Amino acid sequence: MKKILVANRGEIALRVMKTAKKMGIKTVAVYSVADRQSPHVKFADEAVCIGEAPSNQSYLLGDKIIEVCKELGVDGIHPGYGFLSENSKFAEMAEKNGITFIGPKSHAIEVMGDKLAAKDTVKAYDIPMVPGLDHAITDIDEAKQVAKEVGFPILIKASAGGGGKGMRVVEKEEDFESQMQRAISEATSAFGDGSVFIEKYVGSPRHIEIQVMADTHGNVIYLFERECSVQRRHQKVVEEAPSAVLTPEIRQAMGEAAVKVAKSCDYVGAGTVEFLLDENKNFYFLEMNTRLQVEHPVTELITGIDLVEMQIRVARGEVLPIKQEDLKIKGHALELRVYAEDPLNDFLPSVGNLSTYILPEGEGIRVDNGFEQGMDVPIYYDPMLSKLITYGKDRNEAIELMLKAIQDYKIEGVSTTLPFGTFVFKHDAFVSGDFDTNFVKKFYSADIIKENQAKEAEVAVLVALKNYFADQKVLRVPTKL
Ligand code: MV4
Repeated sequence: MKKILVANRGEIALRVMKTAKKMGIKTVAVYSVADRQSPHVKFADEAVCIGEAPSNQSYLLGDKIIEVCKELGVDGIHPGYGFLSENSKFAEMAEKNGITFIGPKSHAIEVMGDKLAAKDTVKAYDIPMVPGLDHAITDIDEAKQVAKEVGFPILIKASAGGGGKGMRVVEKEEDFESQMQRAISEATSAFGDGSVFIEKYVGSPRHIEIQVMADTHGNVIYLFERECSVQRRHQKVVEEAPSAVLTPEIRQAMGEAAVKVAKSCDYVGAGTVEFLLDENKNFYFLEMNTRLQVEHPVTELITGIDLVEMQIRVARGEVLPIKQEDLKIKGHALELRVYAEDPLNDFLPSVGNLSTYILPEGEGIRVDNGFEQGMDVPIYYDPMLSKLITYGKDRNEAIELMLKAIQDYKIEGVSTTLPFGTFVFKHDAFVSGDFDTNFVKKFYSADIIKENQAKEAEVAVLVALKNYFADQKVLRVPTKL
């Protein structure tokens, strides 16, 4: 592989290109007119404008991207996450044109993109699954019977959904039929596929996912877990590795289950197997994401492995360079997604110009970033500016580093989720490790951030006053206001 095109933008495009460059592979960027000045365009060896700002006129144009590959002699495509990364047709089109898709085969993408097909595929592998119905509801009486057997509340899910889209909780039997009809019509209009199924509703689960990596020779390893329970409306905000609650035994059991999921669909490359963990630490397979995920850096830090490098190696047909026994968790990593969203105003996107934009630096701090001072935050794409990642010898050290890094990250011109990060990393429930997917709903309100900011302002005044009196060489310095 001599030249890779990155079919993406922002921080992930840069992050992939950095590894390609390190490996001596040339890079090609594609970009929309809104991203002309973006760092990923400047960083690439070559860059091609593929269209207008809206992603359906640029980053989602698979045909056009393949054309660019052919014109420039590209032999590999890295899709990043989002956009075309889980589009099985695109993966297939690349391969048909003799270009390596750096990801799984289209079959694996297709199967795992459909929740019922996924359940069906892993069925023979003895993977723990939430009790429920393993096929689409066609017979209402059968579905009702299953619901009664597993017990209410139950959850109706769309087979074509994922990431929480198209889910409905049903509290009691009387509501079952009407909720099911709604779920079917929602799924039909959202996904063009009205297949829905039911599962027992796990009330306060933790979301824990396992990173896997597979080569084309049948070897699959797991690179431990990421804890992703701190999320807001199915949007992850904070991730960490390892999880504060997994025992070595559960970790191994989940890891081995994840490897079996990967084997069940002949997986190749980097993938993530999502599990729910209930209060009694039972885990259940939910779905598999067939891409490199946003939160992959926390896994890189605790394993010392460059996941993009490994993706490229297995895509080239190399045998996995490490064995399961060689892998060990070292230290603790945290990630905060820094979004241009206003945590004081229901996380509304906050677009504008980054008039000040200074990244924190130092040992144990990594920022996967796609922006520069002076740039506008475009309205057309996901408003994530960067990922702030810290790494320490243990969880407390990573938390302390994170709080300091948030302080040192200077952003003016747009509101961001940085103050929300301070709220999370100072919260007792987070610090103790005793939290689940209800963390944000349960504990967060804008008032807490307002209070924090008022306190910070008070401290700033106190410091300024102290300095003033010190300069005046006044003997008595006020310690309280
Ligand atoms: C569940 C669940 C409870 N019970 N399934 C949400 C995203 C999708 N991947 C599956 N999800 C859930 N499935 C059963 N049977 C609760 C969730 C869920 C959730 C899962 C992971 C992270 C955050 C979540 C927030 C709300 C609900």
